[in-house]
Amino acid sequence: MTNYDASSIKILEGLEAVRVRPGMYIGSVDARGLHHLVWEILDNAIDEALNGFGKLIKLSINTDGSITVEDEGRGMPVDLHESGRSALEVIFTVLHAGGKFQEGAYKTSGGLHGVGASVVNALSEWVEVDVFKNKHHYQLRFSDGGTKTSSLKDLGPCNKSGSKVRFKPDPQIFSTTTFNASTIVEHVQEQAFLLEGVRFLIHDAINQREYDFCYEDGLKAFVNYLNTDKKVLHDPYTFSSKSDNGIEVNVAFQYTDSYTESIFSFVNLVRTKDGGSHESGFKSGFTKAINEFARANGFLKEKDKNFEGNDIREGLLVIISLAVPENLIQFEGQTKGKLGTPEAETVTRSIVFENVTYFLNENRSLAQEIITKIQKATLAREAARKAREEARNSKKNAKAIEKILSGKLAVAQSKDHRKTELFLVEGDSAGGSAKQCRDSKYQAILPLRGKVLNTERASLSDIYKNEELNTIIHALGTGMGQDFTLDDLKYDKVIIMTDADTDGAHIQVLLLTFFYRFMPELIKTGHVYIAMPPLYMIAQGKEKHYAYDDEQLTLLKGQFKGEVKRFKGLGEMNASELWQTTMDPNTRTLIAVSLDDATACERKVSVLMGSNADLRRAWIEDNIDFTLEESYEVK
Ligand code: 28F
Repeated sequence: MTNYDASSIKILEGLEAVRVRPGMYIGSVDARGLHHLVWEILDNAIDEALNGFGKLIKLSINTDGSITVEDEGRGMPVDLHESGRSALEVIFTVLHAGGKFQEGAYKTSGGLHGVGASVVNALSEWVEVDVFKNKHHYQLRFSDGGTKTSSLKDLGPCNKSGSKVRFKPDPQIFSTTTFNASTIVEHVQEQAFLLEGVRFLIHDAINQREYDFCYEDGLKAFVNYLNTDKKVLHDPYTFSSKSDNGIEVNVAFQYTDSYTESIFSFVNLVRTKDGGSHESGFKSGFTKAINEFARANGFLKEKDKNFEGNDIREGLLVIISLAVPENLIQFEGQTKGKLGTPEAETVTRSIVFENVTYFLNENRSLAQEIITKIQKATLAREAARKAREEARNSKKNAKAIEKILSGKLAVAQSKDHRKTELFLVEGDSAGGSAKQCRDSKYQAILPLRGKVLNTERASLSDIYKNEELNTIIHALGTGMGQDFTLDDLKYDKVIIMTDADTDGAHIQVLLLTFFYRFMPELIKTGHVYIAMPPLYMIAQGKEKHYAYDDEQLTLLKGQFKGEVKRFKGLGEMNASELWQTTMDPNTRTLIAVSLDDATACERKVSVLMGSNADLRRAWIEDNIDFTLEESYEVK
């Protein structure tokens, strides 16, 4: 008895540690951390499926703010553990519970290596676990960060097998507890692509929608999905192979007629957004296969230099998915988004070389088409380099740009790049107001005239010829494409400020597309923001109150009796209103743009550029992280 109490206290201390430093376990307590809880529970269900138990996983987003995940596996163990508690309780209350039970190669997918369930429990208002096992239905419940509210109950006989976890995140921990359905749907769909043959059903009770994802030919389906609406040169080509050291490599690729290269890599179902040894292995194996084929077939003569990797990969979309045994895994970098495992490079390189060589030899006319495309890319790059060098060396050109810039750009006085901000403002009139009201020490204003070039289908030389984009590139100071240098960035924040209408949304998407395709580092390093101008104002006497959406307007209408004014654009605010609502670092709201969901973004950029405005708006709402920026000090 005393023993049991003592160990219960220890457990709560263990879970309390998670509540004290949630960031150490789930990264953050914002929307990203919140969704991490879902991935943890989902990972456990996926692990069970990967181990060969159950091919159906259900997830529901419930109206009470909770999430349910259910699998058809063996059911978590419910027998008595040596500590005197049920194994089930141990899984949900002891950090790193995974290890104790571990026999060989459990835990194959990503996540926190088995600590998941207890971490979710620690950070939840309540958790309800149902286990269907031994023809019985068992249940265990917790509340307030892991306090047991019922002992393990046997609810009687049942016929199914599996585990079900329902949890509600604790609002005392998270800055937001609202789940983003599209974030969840996209993550689940991505897992479904990578896990051939496992079926995922999603019930979104909030928006009353159902999803059913199951792919037999996963990577091929993934490529088709990402390249939807692009003109393609061939069907996606896929291959898989496993090496002696247990590393399994799965690849799918497809050439399109676009000018960009897109590589999405995964290790044990987890995205490696910063690439690593498997991506380098892919690149060197692919380059070698193309060059050797080109030389053997007379496309490259003896005196010719090899094609460059960048030219070879123009218009290429690739998915690389590796299964790496636990003992070989090394992740690197601050966010552990880069694979370090050296063996992964050699294995991937040789598998890619062998299979791409086979592909080229088996599809000769297609191979010829691809090489013609590469030759064009080589010429275009040389032309672009010349144009760039001329632009750089010609005083006349530099002067022209300077002149355009000096006429448009209102610079910030401070040269402290850690504090300055560049506002890209829709229209000359809003630009004018912004110039009047800004904090001229730290805020620079660049008004944009009309629509920005759609860069989704533009080549480098198209961009060098475009005045508007050139002005932006020069204002930023970074260069673009292969020339991009983050260290040269002259501003800490690049803030897109447009009208809150569909045209404004379009300009946002066009600018984001340009940054995404030609300066992805700028977004990845968190320098891009979107300003949020208010939609309404209620003026009661001298007091002015602003609403940024319809919900806020309803609230304000209850509090204040005054005339409601709807702002159709930035231009309808006077300079002081614009400052107070949208630009003053102490009162404004900024949306930080992130690239968390790169595959979702890839598809949407390719699908939505130039198509209908409602979808575009949906893109912005779904893909931009609505993490509001913490207030920021200007001295
Ligand atoms: C809704 C989330 O968590 N499913 C799970 C199992 C099955 C077993 C298990 C889980 C062994 C190593 C602890 C059953 N029978 N879905 C889930 N299904 N955990 S979690 O075992 C506990 C782990 O560390 C299981 C025999 N062996 C394993």
